[in-house]
Order: sequence, then structure tokens, then C-alpha cells
Amino acid sequence: MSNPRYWASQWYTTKFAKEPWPGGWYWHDHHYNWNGPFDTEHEANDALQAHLELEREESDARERERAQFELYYHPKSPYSQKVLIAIYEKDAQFKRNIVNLRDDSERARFRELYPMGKLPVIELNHGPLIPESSVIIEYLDSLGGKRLISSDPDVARKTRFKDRFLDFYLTDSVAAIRSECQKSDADQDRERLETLRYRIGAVYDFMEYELKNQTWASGERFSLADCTAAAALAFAEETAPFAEYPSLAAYAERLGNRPSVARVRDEAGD
Ligand SMILES: N[C@@H](CCC(=O)N[C@@H](CS)C(=O)NCC(=O)O)C(=O)O
Repeated sequence: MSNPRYWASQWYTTKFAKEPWPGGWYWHDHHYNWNGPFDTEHEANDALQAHLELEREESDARERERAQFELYYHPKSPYSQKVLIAIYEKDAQFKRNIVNLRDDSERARFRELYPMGKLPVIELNHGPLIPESSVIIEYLDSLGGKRLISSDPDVARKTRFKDRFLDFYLTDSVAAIRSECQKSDADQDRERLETLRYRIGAVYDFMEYELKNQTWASGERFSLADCTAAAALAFAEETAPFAEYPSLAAYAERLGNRPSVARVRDEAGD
């Protein structure tokens, strides 16, 4: 049996009991409460499996109750990673639903929930669905706890700008380059590739300039824009390396050392 807390055994009960127990097969839970006797090992095992299933259902129900929302995501998707970093920064309780969009039936099922079919989305316990990574993080931030968007409107504007800037011109450009590069050489749109590479260069130039004098993307406090940057830079590194931008490269390393970011990368198997 794979779970060592549970064991159906005839031998155990007869060997160690002070008084002989009625003959048959038993199983015990992790408190060593014995259940049985069953006539056959097979029946004891069935009863044990039913018990485990009930336990799983109860633990799922408890998790659902504790969770403020359910997250639909994939650990390797950059927009999902951005939201996960924010969730870990805020220590929010949630229930995970991993969606593999490459699987036809999973994709079809997910589109029934969110017709646009884009990850991540969250579903609140009282029903509403919130798509779009930045909107999700804005919502989570509005619930309180450690703030990822400053209450100072000037700082908040810079944070929101960098978030949009990195999403649109870095993450989306890298995704577009990757999909263009999957085409045969003859089918690739050179002009488009050039525009995309130009945009990425402009993002790197701007970030390099900004990060010369500040620790995080929009100042001295970790923010929504850093969640975005951590996911975007990890996604971009191979397609558009940034090692020659010293401040940006040092910033990427700082991000990688952040526990929330390290945890997300670990879960993605990076
Ligand atoms: N603007 C969206 C972008 C989400 C997005 O593009 N997600 C990707 C995964 S990282 C996706 O779901 N791609 C599947 C598809 O485009 O069909 C956001 O910020 O959440």
C-alpha cells in the first residue's frame, strides 16, 4: 500500500494484541484506530480506500471553505506566475486548479468558464469571475494586507504603467517572437520580428535607466510591477537575453532571490 499510515493486516492484530481479536482483516487510520474485521484483505482494502476518498473530500471541502477564491492557472504560464507571485506576497488563501490548455477537453471545459480561454482567472467564492492578471492583482490588493499598489497616486501610476509596459511590450513580444519562430524560415514575417525585437530593446533600455537608482520597478517598495517583471524576465531570458544590461541583470537576480518568486519558479520546475 502506498500510504504507510494505512495498513490492512491480519498478522499485525493477532501478533501484537493482548487479547486475541476476532479473526479477519483490519485496517487502521493515522491515529491507529483499527477497523474490522473484514473477511478478506480485498474487503479491508476497499473499506480503507472508501475512507481515504472521504478524507480527501473532507479536506477539499475544508480547503474550499478557507479559500477566498479559486485560481485557474498553469505553473509555467508567465501571466499565471505573475498572479501567483502576488498571491504569495500577500499570503492569500486560495484553491488551485491547474489547467492544461494544450489538452483539447481541458481547454474546451475552461472556455465554458471563461470563453476567452486565457489564463489566469480567479473565481470568487460568491460567484464572480475575474480574468486578466493585473485586474486580479488589483482586486486582491483591494482586500487589504501588504499593499502591492501604493496609496500614493503618483507611485501607483508608475506601478501601473510599468505593469502594462512589461506585459504588452516584453511578455507579449516574446510570446509573438516564439510563435513566429515556430514557422518555417520562408513563412516568418521579418518586419514583424524586427518590430518585436525593437520593442524589447526599448523595454530593456528604459528598465536599465530606471533601475540604476532604485531597488524595485517603481521605487523602493516591491509592487505589482515587480510581480510582472519577475514573470516577464524569466520568460524573456532565453529569447531576448539581458545580461548586457547590468542594472537590469542585477534586478533580475534580486527578483530571483525573493521568496515568492523563488517559490513560483520552483513550482514551475525551473
Ligand atoms: N492579458 C492577459 C494575458 C493572458 C495570457 O495571454 N495568458 C496565456 C498564458 S500565459 C494564455 O492563456 N494563452 C492561451 C491562449 O492564448 O489561447 C492577462 O494579463 O492575464
